[in-house]
Amino acid sequence: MMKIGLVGLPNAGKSSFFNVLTKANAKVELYPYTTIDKNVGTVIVPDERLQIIGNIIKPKVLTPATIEFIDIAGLVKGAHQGEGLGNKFLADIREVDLMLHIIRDFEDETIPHIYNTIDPIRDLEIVETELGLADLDIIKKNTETLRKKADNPEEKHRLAILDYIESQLIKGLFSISIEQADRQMLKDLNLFAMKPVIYTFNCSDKNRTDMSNLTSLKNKDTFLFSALLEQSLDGFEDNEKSEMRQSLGLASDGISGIVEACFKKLNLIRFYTIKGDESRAWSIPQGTHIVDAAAKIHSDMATGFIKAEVIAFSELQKIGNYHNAKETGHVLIEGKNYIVKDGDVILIKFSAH
Ligand SMILES: Nc1nc2c(ncn2[C@@H]2O[C@H](COP(=O)(O)OP(=O)(O)O)[C@@H](O)[C@H]2O)c(=O)[nH]1
Ligand SMILES: [Mg+2]
Repeated sequence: MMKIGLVGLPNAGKSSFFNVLTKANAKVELYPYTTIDKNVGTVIVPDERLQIIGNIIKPKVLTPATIEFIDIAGLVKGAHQGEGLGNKFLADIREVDLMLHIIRDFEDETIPHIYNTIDPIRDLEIVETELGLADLDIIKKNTETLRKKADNPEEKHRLAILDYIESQLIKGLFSISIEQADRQMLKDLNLFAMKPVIYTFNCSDKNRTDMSNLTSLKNKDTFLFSALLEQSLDGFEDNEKSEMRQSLGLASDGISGIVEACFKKLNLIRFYTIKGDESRAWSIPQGTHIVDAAAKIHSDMATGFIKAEVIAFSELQKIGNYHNAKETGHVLIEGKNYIVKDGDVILIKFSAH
């Protein structure tokens, strides 16, 4: 399962965010697996399509796709040299597939700030500097070895890419874009600068920092959120919640919008199965062959794969009945190399041994 790590300075609101996230989720009906294991939470990916499929198919159980969030302890300056248990926390962040950076933008005299003042962009840069410095250590070790013995084209290429990333990090840049194939090549290094990032500003009042003109946040995924507000919204209807968020200038769908954004940022898509008592959403990377998607459901389905019946969600919704869709030729037969599309509703035919 894909993992998302909450990163940021101490007292930014990471644990508050995590609590709101896992609490909101624990209440979702019919979902038996929500676990909250100290700082790891399995979180449901919001899914209107699954609800609609539920109305059409009427299964006993609707099972949404999930994603894992980890509440990681706060980083401080010097973390890359082991300051404040930095090595341990950095190792935790190396494990995640996406960093959700929680940044403090609330004033509260009773909650100390490790660097005394409220300055979201400075805080963001402190954290990314530590992550960047930790990456530079890894890159240096690798390039030293490669410079001595890079004698084939692949190694020379790897060295060139690492030199490029190093030059960008030294300039103070952090999320560095390179070709997908190069990203794949460097996967073993688990560099922070290669991980997708979403920035969430935890702001509780209107007096927040104006970030609308900041070039450093251009083209970045950013959300305005308030952990404090969310805690007080318990019990309100969804539309009331949206209104209150909007009146404060915050993202209107709160946590679920952020979870959705994480899912998209990870290039994940959902397909659906509707067999028997359970209709279920499954998450897979974009570009997955149907036989590999089948393996996710059960290994026998992949080894004994014969064919699949596939209908797009929008078609099924339009027709409103699976049987009718099939009778009228809207359910297509696909072989194992079919690439699953977001929203496909799939029935795998396989031989069990
Ligand atoms: N005033 C205010 N306090 C907050 C807000 N978010 C979190 N806090 C408080 O700040 C303190 C630190 O929050 P926590 O979530 O533990 O931060 P973490 O260290 O990043 O995990 C706690 O006492 C929270 O209740 C907020 O939006 N406004
Ligand atoms: Mg915490």
